[in-house]
Amino acid sequence: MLILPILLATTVVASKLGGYELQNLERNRYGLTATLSLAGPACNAFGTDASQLTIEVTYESTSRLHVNIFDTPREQFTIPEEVISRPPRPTTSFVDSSDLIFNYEPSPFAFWITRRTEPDSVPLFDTRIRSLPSTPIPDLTPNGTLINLDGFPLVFEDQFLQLTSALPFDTNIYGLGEAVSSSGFRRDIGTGATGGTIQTMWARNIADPVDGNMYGSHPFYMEHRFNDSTRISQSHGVFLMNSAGSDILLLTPPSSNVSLIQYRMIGGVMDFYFFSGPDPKSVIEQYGATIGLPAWVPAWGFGFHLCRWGYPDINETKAQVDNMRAANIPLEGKPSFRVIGLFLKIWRKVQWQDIDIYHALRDFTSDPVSFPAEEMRSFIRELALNNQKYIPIVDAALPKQTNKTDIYNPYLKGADLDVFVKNPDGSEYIGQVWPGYTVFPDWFRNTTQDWWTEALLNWSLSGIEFSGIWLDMNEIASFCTGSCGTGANLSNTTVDHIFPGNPGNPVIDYPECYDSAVWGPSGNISINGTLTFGCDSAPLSSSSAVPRRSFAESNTDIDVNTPPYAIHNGFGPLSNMTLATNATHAGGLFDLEVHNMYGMMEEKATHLALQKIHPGKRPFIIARSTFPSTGKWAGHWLGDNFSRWQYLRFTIPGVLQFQMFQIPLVGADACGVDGNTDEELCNRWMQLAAFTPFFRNHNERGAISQEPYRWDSVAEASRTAIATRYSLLPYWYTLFANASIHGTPPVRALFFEFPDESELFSVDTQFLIGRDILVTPVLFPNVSTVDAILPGRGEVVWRDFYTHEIVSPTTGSSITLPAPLGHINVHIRDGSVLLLHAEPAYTIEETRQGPFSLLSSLATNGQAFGSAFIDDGVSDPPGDNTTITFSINNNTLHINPVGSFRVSQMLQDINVLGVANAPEHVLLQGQTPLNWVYLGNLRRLSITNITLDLNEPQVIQWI
Ligand code: MIG
Repeated sequence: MLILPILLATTVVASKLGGYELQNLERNRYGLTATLSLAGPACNAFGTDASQLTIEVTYESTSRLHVNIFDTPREQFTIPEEVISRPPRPTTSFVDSSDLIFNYEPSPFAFWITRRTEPDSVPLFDTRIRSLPSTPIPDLTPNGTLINLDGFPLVFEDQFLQLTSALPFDTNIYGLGEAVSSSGFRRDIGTGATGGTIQTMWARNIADPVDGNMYGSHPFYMEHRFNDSTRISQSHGVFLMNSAGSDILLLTPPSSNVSLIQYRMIGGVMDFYFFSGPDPKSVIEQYGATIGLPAWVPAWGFGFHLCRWGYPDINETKAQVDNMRAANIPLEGKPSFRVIGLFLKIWRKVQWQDIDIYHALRDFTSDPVSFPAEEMRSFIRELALNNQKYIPIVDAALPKQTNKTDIYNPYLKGADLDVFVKNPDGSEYIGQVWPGYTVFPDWFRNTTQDWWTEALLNWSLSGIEFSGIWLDMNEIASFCTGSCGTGANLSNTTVDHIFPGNPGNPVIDYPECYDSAVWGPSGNISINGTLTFGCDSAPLSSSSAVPRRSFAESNTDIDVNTPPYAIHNGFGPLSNMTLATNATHAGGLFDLEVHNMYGMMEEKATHLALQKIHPGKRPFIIARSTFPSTGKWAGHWLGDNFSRWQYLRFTIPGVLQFQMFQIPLVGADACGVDGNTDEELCNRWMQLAAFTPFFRNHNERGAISQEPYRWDSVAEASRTAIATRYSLLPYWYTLFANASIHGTPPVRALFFEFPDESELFSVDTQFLIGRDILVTPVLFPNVSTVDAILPGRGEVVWRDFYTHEIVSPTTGSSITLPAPLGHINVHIRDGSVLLLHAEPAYTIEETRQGPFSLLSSLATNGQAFGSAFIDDGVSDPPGDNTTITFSINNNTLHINPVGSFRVSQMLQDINVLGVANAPEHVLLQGQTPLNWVYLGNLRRLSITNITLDLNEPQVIQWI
């Protein structure tokens, strides 16, 4: 039970704790170091207090301040440099130029961080919490357990570390994850009668729980602080480099005018980085500079991906590819997307394969009967000829060989090389996943990388010639509580988990409002003339559709034995559904210390393997369990969501959160994975997902089929949205280049771009792609309009992306827009120039070979700017590139390419919106007249039938 240790801590700590005293301060060129000695009796609440700590403060740049507090003998686990490399130590001094300042008081030791420019403002981070009311603070557990923080400056024990910082009342906090948070992107800080957040960091194999710990761990947050008097905002960020299981709490003590963030870790050190921002995007960039920037994405990765669990054989898999082709529908006569000509042939791109492919559910195999390897080879090669790709799944656990006649090479070879996780006594650690009893690769062992590379290579050579890899179950998942090894009959391969869709585990759920008892299992929008949607969407509003404060599903049976402080792991004991905490990695590391990094380390190993297997090509990896720096190696899908409207809405906070975590290649499984979907939900979801970075439709085994061709309306909606997506590819690609070069988030919350507009701080029903594209999806059933905030408070002109009409004249910020089924609202910001593909085609590759078009929306001063980053889209490391800038002022468009990549596609047409009057001439380089049309109602100048070489500077004037 959680209650006991907490109460113990309360009594012991509140009465005796003296904290630490700072001594031996030494200032140096880069900051300072000092020792912290225990100033009073030990607290020993959940472990043994460290008697002496070292603090190192390093001003690493003008925007980054590093505060590392560790036990002087360095016995606590610290994330090794080989696992996550740190930025190099500074070589010049930033002590006097840093935006941030470290302040402290020596006894009891406490520190606080201020901005140099605002020494008297409320500190950004402040561990002096003695001024708080001595009211006990609810621990936010269902039991109402109390923890008295009064007098807790700093607790540093071997198995329990705690630090608390004051925050301004009800401030805006984003990040801390991975989370499906009932409060959305902006985290609940508990200013109401209830509420607050416990973000638990303990990687967990669980279908997306609301307010529970899940696949990934990201101890990074951004605070966006709004100054009521100046009406100006500034953002800063805080990152704790620690892999231990932990709880991070956001709360506001009763009747307090201060909110708090409290860190409680069960190991490691207090290794904090502070980022000064002050712009939201720059905070994220500064975090990226610390943990590593995202991998370059191959251009094809932005295509549409199709997947499901339950394509039982190669024929069914091929049929999907053919069905998708057969569903190609000419756009002729359908005015949904103006820029695109002629035919929208396509919209399928990458075929995925789930564990159905495996023989006996074993990694790196293909079933000889249902997925014969040679047939798979020809199927995949055929895909390749059509510029299509193939991505199979890899589960993190490998089956243990059951007997001597059972030859499973990846295991045999691995056992030989000693690459698997062990028990403390040195024997092989045995868990259980789908194939039966399993072993787990130990990424800390130096032989593991080559073995993993070889296993992947052999699989490819066997016929499964994958283009990328999907990494599942890497939390790491295992079905036993801790080791299954002792006494287990290892030749028994049955597991007591039934596949969904098998007898005993039917998939019977449907989206909210769909009544399968009345309408049957088709999920159609109308059945025998009756509409299947008709429920009142009011009860589905975010706040009432999800429970608040369900922090840990099973708090009552939390195991307090190991370790003594029980974090709020939703599975209770830390070893439930994963490795035992004492499973041992190379060097004697307990899994307890490194559990949260397992997935990231597998992602890194897989990335390095693919670089060997496909030399010179960018690896494409999508993975489930993530940790800081995962983005260097892989992208992420938002895991097992549910086919429910509620989860459609969670897509946006999920995508935004991973932009902050420097894993920008992210998306939710469109139409929902768990449970059956229906036509209306799938229609809206395909449209929303087409505007998120990673775009995949994936389905659970046993659920009704949901490929986008299954319903005409979904097919049509998908074709439209995918064509728009593919036309925007140069824009997406440029945003991702900026992510990989600068860490700039491609997808943005509205306030990232409009940081002083406080009405935007909690908006997560809309989002921006880059600076210029605003997406307003429908998130509720049975509606044909959507409410949109158009940021800019009337100063920004927003135009409909499809029709080019102005939607916000100059007043008001909120507007109701038409949103019939099959239509997703997309708006373009003024002052923008977007390079587009003029002819979205069958695949990304063919789209890229086609001509460009340019779309600009002028600001009211007649200016606009944009840029496009262009390279070959595949090379690793990236090769030559060219950045083309487009700038418009004084009725003149300047096109300026810089770089050595040869852009072979021509610019075919230009649309400039907001041109006040019809020109008399449109001239290229001051002399050649060009064809043009001016539409007065749209103030649109269209320059057509050009073939402009984008490798040369070009000047176009309209006079
Ligand atoms: O225990 O491989 O999140 O996408 O379809 C389920 C089967 C294992 C979980 C993944 C899901 C995948 C499924 N996997």
